[in-house]
Amino acid sequence: MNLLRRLLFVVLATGALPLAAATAPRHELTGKVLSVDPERRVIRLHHEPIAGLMPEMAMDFAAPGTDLSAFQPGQRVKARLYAVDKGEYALEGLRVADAEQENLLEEAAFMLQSDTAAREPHVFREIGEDAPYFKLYNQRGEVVSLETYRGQRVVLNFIFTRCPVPTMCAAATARMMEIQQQARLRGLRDIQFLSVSLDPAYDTPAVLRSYAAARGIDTTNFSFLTGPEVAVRSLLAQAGVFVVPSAGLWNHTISTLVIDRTGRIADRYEGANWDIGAMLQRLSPEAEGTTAAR
Ligand SMILES: [Cu+2]
Repeated sequence: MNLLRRLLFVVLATGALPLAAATAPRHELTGKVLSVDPERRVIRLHHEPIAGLMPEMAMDFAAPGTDLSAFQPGQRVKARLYAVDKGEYALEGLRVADAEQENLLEEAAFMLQSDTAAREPHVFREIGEDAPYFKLYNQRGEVVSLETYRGQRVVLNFIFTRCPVPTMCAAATARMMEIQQQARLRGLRDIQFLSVSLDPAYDTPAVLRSYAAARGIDTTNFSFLTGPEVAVRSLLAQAGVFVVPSAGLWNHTISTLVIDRTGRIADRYEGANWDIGAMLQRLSPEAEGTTAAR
């Protein structure tokens, strides 16, 4: 592979954008899927007029880092459009916009936000308290909540797919995969692993699906969640994760919560390099029904 091709490969593999595209203005787009060509990595949409840019029309788009097989003709979609070259456009934040599902999530986000406000000044949830209530999309675009997993243990953390720091999100995801495998090998059952994106505007279900597929993640009990910005900000605050914008991306801390079968926070682990042995112990039958004394 020559250098240029290798560079291009890296760009495609990480979903990172050339600087010009990264700083190009974004335009909100709403449209309907006409066809999908995952091989050519192109989705054809009939989009509504985009004020000051173009009238309604049928058009082909690239959507870097997005798993296009997540889309089907006839779906109503939303995205942010940006110019990559003269007359050539790409999409970011491409997602199915089902009005009914969006309402469900907005409603839940409002409740979560109100709950966060009501908890001021002590928003953070301690070990032993109930985990915050949320409703989000998984990487398949299905609506999930903690109730979806009631009766199971949940290991929950926060990551984002564009994270440029290998020792942070990438390491945290690798650790989640490791504990998922270790738990299975030890016959520990009823455990769900959830990673909520702290960058939901970029990490759509289709981007998360792509992220999981690129890492060969077994999604039978490891899901990636995203949803309304306000819901995610509330969840982060209640989980005690600090996130600040930084050069178009995010600086953040990492925490991992273990939630028991009744929805209570049983334990938490700080940083990306938590002790797998200690987590396995926490998930063992002997530790059931207890919370960490910290
Ligand atoms: Cu990160």
